[in-house]
Amino acid sequence: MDANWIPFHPAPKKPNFTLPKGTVDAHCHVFGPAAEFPFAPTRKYTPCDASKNQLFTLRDHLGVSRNVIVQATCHGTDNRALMDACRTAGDLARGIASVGPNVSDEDLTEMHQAGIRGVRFNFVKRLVDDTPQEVFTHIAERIAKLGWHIVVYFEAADLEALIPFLESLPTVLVIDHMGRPDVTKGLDHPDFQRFVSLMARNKNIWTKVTCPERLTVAGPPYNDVVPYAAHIIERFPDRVLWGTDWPHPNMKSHMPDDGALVDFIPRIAPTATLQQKLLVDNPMRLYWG
Ligand code: 0GY
Repeated sequence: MDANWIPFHPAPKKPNFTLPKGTVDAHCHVFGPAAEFPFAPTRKYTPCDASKNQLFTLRDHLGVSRNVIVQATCHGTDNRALMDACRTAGDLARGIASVGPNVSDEDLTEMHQAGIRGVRFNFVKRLVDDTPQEVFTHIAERIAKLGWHIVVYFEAADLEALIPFLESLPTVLVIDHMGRPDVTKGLDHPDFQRFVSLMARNKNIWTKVTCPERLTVAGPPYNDVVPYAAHIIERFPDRVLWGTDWPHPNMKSHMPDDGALVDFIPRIAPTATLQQKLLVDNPMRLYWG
């Protein structure tokens, strides 16, 4: 792994917050193990191994029922580790793949059978090389026919330029980490309001209220992220998802305790009704419906 890589927390606490029965961790990854599933030559980072069995151990420890495993950029468009994890978990996992323009119909069918239900379009420059938008448009048309959706990752500063493209896509879109707001700027800042307006205008756009550990400037217990996530959940209760982001790639400031990330949930979703939608009903509708 990279010399400055911070591995995931070795012994997360038991959460104080009891997750509702059927909770889905809708954003997590597997890395390798590299000896079995080598990382992609095009990767921008080399992580520690983070295996499917370690993910499933965390799932059970936290009181989570199901996972949505998202292809990490260190595996490029080689989805074998992801599909292997989904196959092992059976009905307890779904996956989001990364595919190139030459993916065959047979590959897509095999992915669907393994539990893949979407693709990820990544615009974060430190993670991936540029993909022309025509390539993404073509992939979107093909996967729409399978009933899949698209997970989109970008930085807040890039949203304005991406809006026409995002609004042209034919499927449900799920935007990672609330579009990564700068939490020092305030809820009224045009960047965050642009994101809120995008969701308000487009009923097919969902978001993950994930990664307080990535968005925070203050650090744990992530007080500075609470207003952003709470606002999104209150405004769009039927189009939000929660996840751990285990094993937390590219964290530089600190490694979060996954149990503390569970304890963050009632601070952003304060009622049982909101928690049930965020943790169970919304992800079940999108991934298991
Ligand atoms: C995340 C965030 C990051 C990385 C990846 O696929 C990835 O490499 O998603 C990041 O570095 O911000 O969602 O896990």
